[in-house]
Amino acid sequence: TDPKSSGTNERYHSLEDIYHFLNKTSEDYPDMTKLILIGSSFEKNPLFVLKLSGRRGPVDKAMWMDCGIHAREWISPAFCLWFIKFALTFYKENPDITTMLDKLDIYILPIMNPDGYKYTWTTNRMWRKNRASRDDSLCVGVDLNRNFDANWCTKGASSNPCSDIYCGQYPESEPEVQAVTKFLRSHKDVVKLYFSIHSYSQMLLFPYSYTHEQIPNHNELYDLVQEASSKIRRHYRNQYRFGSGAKTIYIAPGGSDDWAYDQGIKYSFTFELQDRGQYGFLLPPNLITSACNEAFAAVKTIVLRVLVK
Ligand code: ING
Ligand code: ZN
Repeated sequence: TDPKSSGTNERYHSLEDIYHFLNKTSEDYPDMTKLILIGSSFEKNPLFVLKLSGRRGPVDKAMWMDCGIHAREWISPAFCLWFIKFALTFYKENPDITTMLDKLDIYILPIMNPDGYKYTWTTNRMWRKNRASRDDSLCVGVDLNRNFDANWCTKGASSNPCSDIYCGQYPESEPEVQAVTKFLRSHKDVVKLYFSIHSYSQMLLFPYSYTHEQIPNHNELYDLVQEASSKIRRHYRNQYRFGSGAKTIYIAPGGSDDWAYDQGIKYSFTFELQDRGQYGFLLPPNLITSACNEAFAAVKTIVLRVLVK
């Protein structure tokens, strides 16, 4: 199938399908990919990162993208898989993709919350958190995007294990968060760009979400997301709001992009993909392709601009 075609043939993938896709892709592209096990979830599902790189020597820059931090946001892992397929298919055909893969190593974690994702397929479509249980509460799950060590568990998160925005017992208490922070700490010097993919509401966000204070390079990131947003509006006729998380969506501590930023990754973003609320988390499969195309346009715009800096 042509990943560029806007069609109805795209579908969502079960957890088993996602693992199969990653295995198959790493076998089909042995010279451009590397499958890396970075840890495992509370229920011991593997956390795989697929590394994409062009057919060239080593480079000193990398970008990171994670998808599926929240279980019910199905378009997010769908985008990571679509991105992988698109990049590998059009390497050496599309100049922008070629530049990206030749200048950067791209680390993609297509599903950061496999336990929660599986649960949305079997039991509760609207589940958000992971599936961690604890002895002193009947409620299950920690919000992984409140569990990072960035002004952890202040206003905008909850210390109640029954809340959908429960921050966990301490920062980085969750194995899924530990796996990501460990990987990023050990690749600190090379990772220049961080993307975390969510849905819904069509927004291109950057730090901070944990405070209304502006980051030092606020204007630079504001320009980048503004340009990405206008690309989407021009090419795909869809509106994406943009700005710092705290100002654009809401105050939220413990988020991954804020943590990555404070680690020194100065180009750090959270995207909220389609739609703006008509279907919400239940985005129909026939909209997957358009959601992915426009999200890719935004990633590409930002990456190419950062690469020439
Ligand atoms: N939105 C994000 C959330 O975790 C966010 C918004 C972005 C919070 C960046 C913190 C940092 O609430 C969704 N839809 O999950
Ligand atoms: Zn989310």
